[in-house]
Amino acid sequence: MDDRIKAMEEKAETIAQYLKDQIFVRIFSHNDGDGLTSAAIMSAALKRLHIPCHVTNLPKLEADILALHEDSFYEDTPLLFCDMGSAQWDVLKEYPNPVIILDHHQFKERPETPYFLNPEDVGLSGATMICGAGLCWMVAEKMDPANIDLASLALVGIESDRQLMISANELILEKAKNAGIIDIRKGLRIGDGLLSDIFMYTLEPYLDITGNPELIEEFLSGLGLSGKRAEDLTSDEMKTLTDAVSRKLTEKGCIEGLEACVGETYLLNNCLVRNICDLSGIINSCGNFKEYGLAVSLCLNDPSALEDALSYYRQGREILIRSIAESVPLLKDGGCINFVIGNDMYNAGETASVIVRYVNPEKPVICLNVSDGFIKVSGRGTRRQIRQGLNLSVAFKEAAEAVGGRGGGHNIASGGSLPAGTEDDFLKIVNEIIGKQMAGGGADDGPEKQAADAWILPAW
Ligand SMILES: [Mn+2]
Repeated sequence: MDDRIKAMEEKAETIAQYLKDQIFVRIFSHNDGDGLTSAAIMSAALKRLHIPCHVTNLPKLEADILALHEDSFYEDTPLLFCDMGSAQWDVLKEYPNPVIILDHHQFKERPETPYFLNPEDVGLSGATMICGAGLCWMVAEKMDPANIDLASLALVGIESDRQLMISANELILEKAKNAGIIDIRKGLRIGDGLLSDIFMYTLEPYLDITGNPELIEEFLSGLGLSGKRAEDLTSDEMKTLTDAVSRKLTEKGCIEGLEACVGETYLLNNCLVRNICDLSGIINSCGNFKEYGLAVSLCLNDPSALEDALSYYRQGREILIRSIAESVPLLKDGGCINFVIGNDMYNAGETASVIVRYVNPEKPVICLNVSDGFIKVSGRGTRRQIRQGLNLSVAFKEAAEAVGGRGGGHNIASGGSLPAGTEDDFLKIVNEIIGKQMAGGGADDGPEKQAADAWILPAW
């Protein structure tokens, strides 16, 4: 085993032993799919040991937000932060309580707690190799080997954060496979249900038929798959479908979209929603609607959570598909970038992601969302563009600051906010910077660094 993973396992063991001795734990976790599954894993592991806990999911960890919850920090109550906390030691150190951090985000000041588990701390990539839920599961498994079943939730966290099945993640997958808690379906990575419904509401893959019932029917009947359900397809039928989708994507040069939507779909034998694409989609939608308790309940297999959670999923998908369908015709060529200017877009980041993966992968895509008197910008690129020199984080920071706003993030995915009326200036500056970046040909950071940088998505 990789020595770095071994180092994390040892740290996980220390944290597990510490948690087992507690009488109450106060948990804070991020409010995205990874954070919600993290919260579910830790609360399940504690509950099985009859240790009560109190869970709160937060969009971000800041001093004033945490202060709102101070009255639940009893003397000596350990504060457990999942999928967040590494970069906020300045806030956390103000509390006298013991602090446990299970997080994969980067940090500048290393938290001074013996209970700090973060892949970046041992030299592994927190962007691609293990996420919050994976770290929580590592600790849970040390608390009790019977918690192996919670590995399915760790896989949902990996899926939600769009990480790669490498390094520590691959190890989780192997253990889940060996324990028989998952099965694997090969081909198109889609949820279960009628294919006609799936192509109505699926963003991975987003095709030229998505959202259009007549075109979907024509496509499916042309393949002899009309009226079929994804989970009932024979392997030949799945191959026919996968080939047809691959052809559509290859024709448009959407190679990274193709990589994302073809491969292995994990079927979680011990979860109420068995297909991992469905479960991660549902959990993320609940998060978008701020229904955190509902999401955690569903992760913990509470059947009463299912109906409401599914309805948030359908609502969220309908809004998103409509918003993307409205944005695509507004896509404009801005020189070295493509851009969309919209009003009150539902999710500009997701829209930019879908466009650059599935509609026009030639240039980085920037969505400008004019709303409430200011402009939110989201940019997304591809790994190929990163290799050509693209760094959206640098471009967004410089261009946003030049017009009096702020911006930044990751090389492949960035965001920011701008004062009203500055969109033309911002686009002009960002286009110039990106033009120079991509003319330079790009630095060779080596495959591990590139993979590491290319996949994490920022919170805006
Ligand atoms: Mn995460």
